[in-house]
Amino acid sequence: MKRTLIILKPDAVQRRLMGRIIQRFEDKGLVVAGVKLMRVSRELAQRHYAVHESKPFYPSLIDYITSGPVLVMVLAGDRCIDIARTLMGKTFGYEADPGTIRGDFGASRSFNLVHGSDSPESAAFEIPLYFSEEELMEYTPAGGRWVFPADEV
Ligand code: IDP
Ligand code: MG
Repeated sequence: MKRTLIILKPDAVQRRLMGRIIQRFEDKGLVVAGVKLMRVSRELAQRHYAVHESKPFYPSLIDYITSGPVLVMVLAGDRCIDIARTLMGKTFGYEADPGTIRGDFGASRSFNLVHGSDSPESAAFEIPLYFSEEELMEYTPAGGRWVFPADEV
């Protein structure tokens, strides 16, 4: 099963939006394979966001993601990376479409509530930063075949 790393960032936790955001991913049919509430250390934040090291927003991004508890989770399902990114919406809340998480709850460039891996390579890099393999569950959800058909052309 394909996997993606999702982080409900400190603003999502502080604004008590965790349940509503997770609900959107579950409603779509994605499966929670692992989940935890944690504080991201500066060291971990720097490793995760190393690709953005040269960007002007990098220092504030590190401050933001380490500023309070986050909920990290691994979601599983066919095409889960693209599905999650579509549900999240564009990066900046004020540009994201209504109906998306960022479009419905976000209004800024930085405080955009949610992180999601943007490619299979990113997911493969990011998931082990936050989870050991033992912390991730593999199971077939009831009715799963009615979300992801086995024999779709
Ligand atoms: P993404 O989260 O949609 O993949 P990225 O470009 O990878 O967007 O940026 C990582 C994070 O850095 C964003 O989610 C946002 O929190 C922050 N960020 C990106 N661009 C800016 C900016 O121009 N100003 C402030 N923060 C930004
Ligand atoms: Mg990104």
